[in-house]
Amino acid sequence: MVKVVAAVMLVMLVMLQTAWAESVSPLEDAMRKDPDRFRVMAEDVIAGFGGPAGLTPAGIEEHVALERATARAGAMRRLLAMDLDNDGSVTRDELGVTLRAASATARGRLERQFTAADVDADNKINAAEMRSEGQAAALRALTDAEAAILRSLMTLDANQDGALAQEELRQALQRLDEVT
Ligand SMILES: [Ca+2]
Ligand SMILES: [Ca+2]
Repeated sequence: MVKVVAAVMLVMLVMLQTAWAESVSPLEDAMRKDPDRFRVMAEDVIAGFGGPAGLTPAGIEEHVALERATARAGAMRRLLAMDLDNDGSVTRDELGVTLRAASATARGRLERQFTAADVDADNKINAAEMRSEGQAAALRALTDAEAAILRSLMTLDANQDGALAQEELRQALQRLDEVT
């Protein structure tokens, strides 16, 4: 009887531990994985996009949008630099001019990028295909998973005034430090 009870308790303990391990949020995971990197990132977002009371959900959305827009603009700029006649699209001929001027290593990469961007395979990257390329670069620069972690920063708003202050971030990281 004692053995059965002990076995049942052991099973329950294992189940409890599994549930606890699964309950660790992506935010907590990011905080634990590299606390220093996380602190610098979060401090920068609060400083750059927070108001007088701290970082709000609107500030987080601005940060996400700006990071993505920067990456998107970079990708589209590289494509537009090949649009020699300024008609808003890049043809294979225009690519050819860039390829002749490019280094041997860059050539393969440019070819690959052109083919990938030319979704309808008409040998021309039109404006819509350029924007798609830009959007793909934007989502690579700041993934949906990363955006979700940024949004969940608001769970660290300890006094629940709708803004995350540097002090609240500091305390959250300190709590984490004490637990581990
Ligand atoms: Ca063109
Ligand atoms: Ca095309």
